[in-house]
Order: sequence, then C-alpha cells, then structure tokens
Amino acid sequence: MTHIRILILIILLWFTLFSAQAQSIFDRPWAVDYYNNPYLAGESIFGRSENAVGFDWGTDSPNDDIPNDNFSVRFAKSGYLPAGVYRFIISADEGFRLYIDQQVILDAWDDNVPGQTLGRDIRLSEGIHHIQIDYREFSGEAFIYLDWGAAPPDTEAETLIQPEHIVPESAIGTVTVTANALNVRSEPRIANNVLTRVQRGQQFPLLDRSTDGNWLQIAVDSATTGWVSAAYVDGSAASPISNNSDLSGVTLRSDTRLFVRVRPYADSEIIGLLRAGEVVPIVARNDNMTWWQIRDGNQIGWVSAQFITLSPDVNPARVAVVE
Ligand SMILES: [Ca+2]
Ligand SMILES: [Ca+2]
Repeated sequence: MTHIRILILIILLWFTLFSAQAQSIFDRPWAVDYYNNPYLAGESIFGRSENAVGFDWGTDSPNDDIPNDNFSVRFAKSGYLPAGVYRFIISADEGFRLYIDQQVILDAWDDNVPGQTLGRDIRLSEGIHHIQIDYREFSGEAFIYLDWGAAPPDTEAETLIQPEHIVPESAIGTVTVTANALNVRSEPRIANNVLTRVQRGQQFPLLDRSTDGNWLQIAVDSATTGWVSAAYVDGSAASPISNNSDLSGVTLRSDTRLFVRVRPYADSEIIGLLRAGEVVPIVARNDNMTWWQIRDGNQIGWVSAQFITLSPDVNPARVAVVE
C-alpha cells in the first residue's frame, strides 16, 4: 500500500509540475483589444489573439474599423514564470504603458513623442504573473515592439535601463469602503476585469467618477488605479463636485473625464481628454450654450455643457458665439 501511495504522490507531483510548465507565459498568446479612440475608452471595436507584440502599421490602421490616427490597443496575458530577473524593452510610436501584476513598469503614456524606446529589468518571483501593455496612436506613423525575456546573468534586479516616470492623476476626494469585500475593476462596468479587492473601512483617494455616477475610480496604491461601484463606498464622496471656490476667470471645470472634440457635436472627432476636476480657459460657446469651446494645452476644442461647471466669473453674454 505504501508503495502505491508514493506512486500516486509522484504522479500527482508530476502532473502539477507539468501543468504549471504547460502554462508558461511564453507559450500563451496575447489577448489584444483594439479601440477607435486614443483613450481605451468604451467597448473595444474588436479583439483577437496575437503571438507577439510587434506591429508596424506605418500611417495605416490595424483594421478597417479603426482609424489611421487616434486609436488605442491593449495587450494582456497571464502565465507561469520561474523566478528570475526579466528585461522588458518597448519601442513605440506614440504612447505606451507596461504593467506587470497591475504595477506600472514603463510609462510613456503622455509623452507624445514620435517613437521612443524604454527598458527596465525587474526581478519576479516564481508563479503566475500578469503582463499588460496599453498603447495609443495620435498621428503619423504607428508602431509598437516588445522585446522581453530573462535578463543576462548577473543583471542587477530593479535596475532601470532608462528612467521611467509616473504621472499621478490628481485626487478629487476620498472614499471609504462600506462593503465587506469590494472588487476593484479595470473598467467602470462588471466584466471579467477584477484587478484586486479592498476591504470595509479602507480609505482611498477618489480620482474620477463615471458619467452616470455609478462607478468611482480610486487609487488603490501608487501604481494601481481601478473602478468600484459607488453603491459600496461612503456616499459623501459620490456626489458631484460642488465647491466652486477654486474656479475664477473665464474658465470651466470638467465634472468628469470628458472628451474634447473638434466640433460641438457628440459624434465629432475626439482630440483630447480632460481629467475630472480639470480647469481650462473658455474661448467661445455655441449659440444655445450646449457646447463650450476651450483651450486644452496648445489646441482648441469643444466640450459638452452637460458635464462641466462654469466659473462664477463667466458672463455668457460676453463670451464669443461661434457655431
Ligand atoms: Ca497614424
Ligand atoms: Ca504616431
């Protein structure tokens, strides 16, 4: 009997090792989602599997349903890795972020540079790891290449090949978790997208809220942001921003994450994105004040009046009317 038990144990152990190795992350395809805007916003237009992240679209687009400019792509996969130091190098035009286990490892999301390369060496423990690359294209050439694998022997762990930087989003409040355990999701909707869980009584900075107010974006830690249902956190932070004291001059503030468009129409081309709470100068308005033209950095665009708060100093009669 003892021999049989040992034999069974050996077989179980062999299956365990075999199945772990069969799920090596190197053998698994990337799940790739393509978006027809540069913000990974809304539902993806289409998804497919790819064996590698290595694309040069030139001035074309990945697909007929995706525009040549202003699109974004998310690559993701999970799988087993043995312990070791791994080197990640990304060359892309234009913006990209690399996440490992939901931590930002490389960040050129906002750089707006036409083609650059970043790399980093990271020591990873044995086990299942998750890798995600967010990519976006605004104009001109579009490409992204990921080169990764075990770093050369004796590579120092955590060494930065090139400096990376993280642009934190500004908090607009604080939320307290009221549910026993609350899922934090990568998008403001229920899907197979749980990043982590938070517990009753924990407090987190509030970064943004969904347009319908049902979802709140929180900063779980310095590298992880995600969305939680507003029904399961302290409701005081879920109310719209009402403090206008910091609003002055001919400006407006976006109450939510808000698209900036070329023309004052909901289906007009998107040229920018305001953060929740961002204050921008007003340039003009349309006749019935349903759209406001604003200056966003070095470009002019339109935002819907539905999602903004006007500075108390704004006298609409003195704002130029165009459109
Ligand atoms: Ca392009
Ligand atoms: Ca480009």
